Amino acid sequence: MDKIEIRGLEIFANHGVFPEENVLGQKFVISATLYTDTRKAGLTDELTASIHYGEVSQMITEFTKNHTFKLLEALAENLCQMLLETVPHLQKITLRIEKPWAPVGLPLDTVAVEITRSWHTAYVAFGSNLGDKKKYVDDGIQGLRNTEHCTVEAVSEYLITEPYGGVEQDNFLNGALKLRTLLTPEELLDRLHELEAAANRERIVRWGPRTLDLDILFYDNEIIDTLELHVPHIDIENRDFVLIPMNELAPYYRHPVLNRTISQLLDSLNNR
Ligand code: A4P
Ligand code: MG
Repeated sequence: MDKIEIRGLEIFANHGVFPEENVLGQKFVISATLYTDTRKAGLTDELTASIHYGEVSQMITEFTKNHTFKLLEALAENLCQMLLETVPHLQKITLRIEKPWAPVGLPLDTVAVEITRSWHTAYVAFGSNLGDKKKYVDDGIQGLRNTEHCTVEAVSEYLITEPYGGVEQDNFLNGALKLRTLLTPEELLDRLHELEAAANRERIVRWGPRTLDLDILFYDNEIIDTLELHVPHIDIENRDFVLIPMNELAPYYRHPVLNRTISQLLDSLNNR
């Protein structure tokens, strides 16, 4: 991806662990690499198609002056979040904050923290087969819409499906949605669990009836296998209640493990 860089922006501000630092202030030097596609701006010569580095420098300066954090980590995290949320066309950012006068009491040039943050695309499956299914699903989706650093970009049709997996139970209402998010996969899973809990979800039988099930199907092209999290979600290739809504949202998304597109996976399942 193309980059626009801001190097060595000096700001006098009040961040630090020691109370004196929050009162007296000191110099911070901030550099940012803004990742964006400059192709359109390059061809049209239009500033609105790109990122205004002057405005971004101003935003960094104001934010850094108007807030007080103990840690450079916290300043960096909050700056990245603010910029990703507000600067159009900004997909990813690397931010470096130097604190050359840090009260370390030793002769060093500077201390610094550097982080990289970006927007991610996740696909989330939803399902309900208990009580007022549509309301549970609607509320779950609304909960994601109300979640900080998340934008629900598309929601599939709701689908009535027969139970899969051998447990005798009521039909499901299923679907999937596309999410743009700054949350990590683990943070997103925690949020989905909160929304399930808000729907009074009780875990009694594995694969059993539930008021609301929210699963991460895909997260960018990542493959994750920890105790708590498997991404892509297991068994997608055998589940029409996942593939049909996914095919509506992203037929050409390629499953990063099976190396086949959603529409190919759905065709194979239908031909079995
Ligand atoms: N977990 C691991 N990976 C993920 C992920 N990618 N997304 C862990 C979400 N959670 C993930 O899930 C158990 C644990 O899986 C979570 O705590 C999380 O740490 P759960 O939701 O508590 O239990 P579950 O849903 O009963 O189990 P599981 O394995 O998630 O079942 P599925 O795959 O959700 O299948 N038939 C129809 N027609 N429609 C359905 O929606 N759903 C199921 C459940 C069975 N049959 C169905 C449907
Ligand atoms: Mg589940």
